[in-house]
Amino acid sequence: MEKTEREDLAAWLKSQAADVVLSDCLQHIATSCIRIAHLVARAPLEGTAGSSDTTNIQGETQKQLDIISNDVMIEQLRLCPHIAAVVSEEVPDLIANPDAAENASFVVCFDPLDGSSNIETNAAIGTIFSVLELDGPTTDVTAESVLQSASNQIAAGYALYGPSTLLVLTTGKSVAVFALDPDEKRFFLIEAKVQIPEQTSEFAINMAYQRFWSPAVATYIEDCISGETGPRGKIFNMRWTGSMVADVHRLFVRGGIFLYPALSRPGGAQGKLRLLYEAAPMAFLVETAGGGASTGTRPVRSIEPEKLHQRAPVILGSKEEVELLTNLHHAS
Ligand code: AHM
Ligand code: MG
Repeated sequence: MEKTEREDLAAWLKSQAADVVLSDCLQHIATSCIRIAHLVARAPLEGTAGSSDTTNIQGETQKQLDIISNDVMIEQLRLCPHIAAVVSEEVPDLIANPDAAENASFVVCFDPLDGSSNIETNAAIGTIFSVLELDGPTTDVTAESVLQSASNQIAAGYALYGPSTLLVLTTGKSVAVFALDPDEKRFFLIEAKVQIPEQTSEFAINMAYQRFWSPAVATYIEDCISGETGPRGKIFNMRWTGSMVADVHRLFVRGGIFLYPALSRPGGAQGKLRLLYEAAPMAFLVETAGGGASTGTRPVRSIEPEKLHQRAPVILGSKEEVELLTNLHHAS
């Protein structure tokens, strides 16, 4: 495609008749992702690809890039007057924007660098974000005002830092994919409406936790790996990168199913992934692209959060597969 024909993010937002205030918020998020992509690429040169000596609210050891990316997001989103506050995987409490306009109504929840255990192996990682709109007073934002059902999201997306940097975005109408031109430092539209195929022959789950799976998940995976002579009558393939952004992006490209289910080990009843900035935005994207998003027993987006960093079991992907697994949960 000729450069002159390319539609950048700003033009796309305009063509979608996206609210100007929301467009400005999304542009600030995109700018953060462009900056993080640059810092991720430079990490081996800067000596920032390793661990830090700190832990986050979940008790996980932070990587240096977790902290750097978090700082970039907070600094950049502070420049957007429409953002009243942010919630980050790396910060225990809600952070109010001291520079927000009086009527700022957005809260952005984000995981600044998802899959960061992959940094040292130079595998794909990403940033996940969700935009919520406050329905009460927009000054003195509290954590309670952010604890909204995931169905209230007005936009969600992720940036995937792989061989190319991609931005996948929805405002609820469709899911659009943009690629970063690193020379121009701008995102350009490469696909206006991605759809997740209804059927699949690929699954993504961490098999090392098999002994902790529910009977429904165990049956589903056993049936998949039984191949052409098993109940599914076909051969399935397995992929697991350890980076949700990369594994979910594969759903948009090839279909499939991604699971981080409830585990019977101590502390595993809600899986691992966090609702506000991992499960909910991915569920919004996947469902907007025609896929399914369930915990196994209920739609991810029907959960009313009680805590900023609460976890939720996650089953995402091709609609028929998610329904099959949900039916297995209800039958067991
Ligand atoms: P993170 O936010 O600390 O990076 O953790 C989330 C990541 C997901 O990207 C990925 O699906 C999952 O953790 C992998 O976890 P596990 O190592 O238990 O398989
Ligand atoms: Mg994460």
